[in-house]
Amino acid sequence: MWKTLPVEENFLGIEDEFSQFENSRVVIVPVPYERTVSYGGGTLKGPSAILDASHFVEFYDEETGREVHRQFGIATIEQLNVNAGSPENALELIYSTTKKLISANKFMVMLGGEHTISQASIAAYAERYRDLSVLHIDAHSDLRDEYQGTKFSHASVMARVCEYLDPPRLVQVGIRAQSIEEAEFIKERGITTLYAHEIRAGKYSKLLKYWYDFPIEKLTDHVYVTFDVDGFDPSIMPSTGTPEPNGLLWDETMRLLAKIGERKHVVGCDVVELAPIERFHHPDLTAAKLVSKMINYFVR
Ligand SMILES: [Mn+2]
Repeated sequence: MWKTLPVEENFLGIEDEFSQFENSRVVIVPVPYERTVSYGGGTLKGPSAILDASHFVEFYDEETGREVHRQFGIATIEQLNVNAGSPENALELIYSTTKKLISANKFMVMLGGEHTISQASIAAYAERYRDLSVLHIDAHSDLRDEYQGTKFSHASVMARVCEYLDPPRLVQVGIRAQSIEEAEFIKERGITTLYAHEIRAGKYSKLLKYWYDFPIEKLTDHVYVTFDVDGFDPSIMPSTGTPEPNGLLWDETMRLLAKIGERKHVVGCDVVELAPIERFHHPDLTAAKLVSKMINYFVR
C-alpha cells in the first residue's frame, strides 16, 4: 500500500520492529503542501523538519510513563505528492489516504504543510464519525470565505470545514487575529471560540478551576485535533508564517491536550504550518515534541 520510511528517516527514529505499517496503530503522514503563503513561507519543509528533530525526542515519556512506540507501533509513510496538479487533486489525495487509513484502523497524524490540508482529512473523519467535533488550536480563526482570490487558502480552511461539519461542532482555542466577517460568522453560526485575550483575562477560569475545561465540555465524544503551530506564542514558536503575540504557552497547552485524551476519543490529528528557520532548531524540536505528546495523550 504505502512505502514506510526507514529508521534513519522515520518519526522518532524507530527500528523496523516497531515502525512497520502492518503492526503499527499510529501512522505519520507527511504532507508538504505549500501554495497560498500570505506572509512568511516555508511550510514545504515543515514535515521533514519535524521528522529530523524527532530523532532528538526521547522514546520514553516521563508523564505517561511509557514508550508508546513499543506499545502501539508508529509507522511513517513517504510524503504525499501534493505540490503537482491542482489544489483539488492534492486535497483528493489527502482525503483518499485518510479514508484508507481509517478503514485500516490506523490513528493518523498528519504533518503539514499549510493548514489547507486539514479540510480534506477532517472530511474523511466526519464521514466515519457522525458526531465528530473538531478542536482547532490556532492564532487565526481561518473562517474567511476566500483569501487572496482562492477558496483553498490556509486562511479559509475552517470555512471549508463548516460546509460539511455543523459549525457548533467546531471549538477554537487561542484565536487572536481575524476579520470582522469572521467574528460575525462565529456569532451567527454558534462556533465556540476561546480568544487568547479572554483566556488571559480569566473569563473561563472564573467559571471553572482551569480554563481548558471549558473547550472540553463543548466537544462531542469523537474529536479530531487540528493544531496550527502559530497557536503557540512566538516566544516558543517563532518558525511559522504569521507569528502573533499573546499565544498559548507549552504547559497549559499540554494540559488541554492531556485532558482531551483522557475524556474524549481523539480519532486523528494534525500539526501544520511549521516553517523552519535554518540554524534555529528549537522550534522544530518543539513541534516534534508536540507530535510525540499528542500520540502519548491520544492513543490508548
Ligand atoms: Mn494560523
